[in-house]
Amino acid sequence: MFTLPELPYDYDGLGKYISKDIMVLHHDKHHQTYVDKLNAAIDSAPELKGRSVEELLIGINDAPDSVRQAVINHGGGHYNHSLFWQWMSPNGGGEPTGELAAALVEKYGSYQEFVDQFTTKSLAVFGSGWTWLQPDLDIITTANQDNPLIQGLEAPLLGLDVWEHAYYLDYKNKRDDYVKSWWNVVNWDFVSERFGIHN
Ligand code: MN3
Repeated sequence: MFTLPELPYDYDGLGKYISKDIMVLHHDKHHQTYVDKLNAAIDSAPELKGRSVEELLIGINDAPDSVRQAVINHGGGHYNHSLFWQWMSPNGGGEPTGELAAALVEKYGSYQEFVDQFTTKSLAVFGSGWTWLQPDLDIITTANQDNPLIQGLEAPLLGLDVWEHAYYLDYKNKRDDYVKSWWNVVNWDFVSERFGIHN
């Protein structure tokens, strides 16, 4: 049985950047639904029982046809959101430091250029999806709740949810305002920790 992880901060912890109303809806309703539907999918495919969500996604081709798309959608939703809460912090924002900062500057020329490219790709996602920073510091996007693991890539260092449910209550249709605000809550300590595991 998969369960909804608690938010690692208060629902109003992200302050003016992402409201309590969004966090309650996004965490308690949207993420809970992914968890519930993932559990239902696994219930109907006993051969998948006991696998972690990472194992389910990496081994997505093992899933029977009858549940494969449900595991992609709801397993992806559970994995992506479990990380997304940790990629934000009331003490977030600013710029990365240390080896991650140096590596981003080496690849992109400057931190700002990295932010600009990540932002541009986030705005170019048509419909619902995510933007990811990979361990090689490439920036990729996926549709719906797909993610790098499902595509056979390494686990992401950082990800941004650009589904409308992530911002509509605060920003209406203005995804660019949401993305601009989001940089103020990015938990660079957590991103650096993930980068350190790979480098
Ligand atoms: Mn979401």
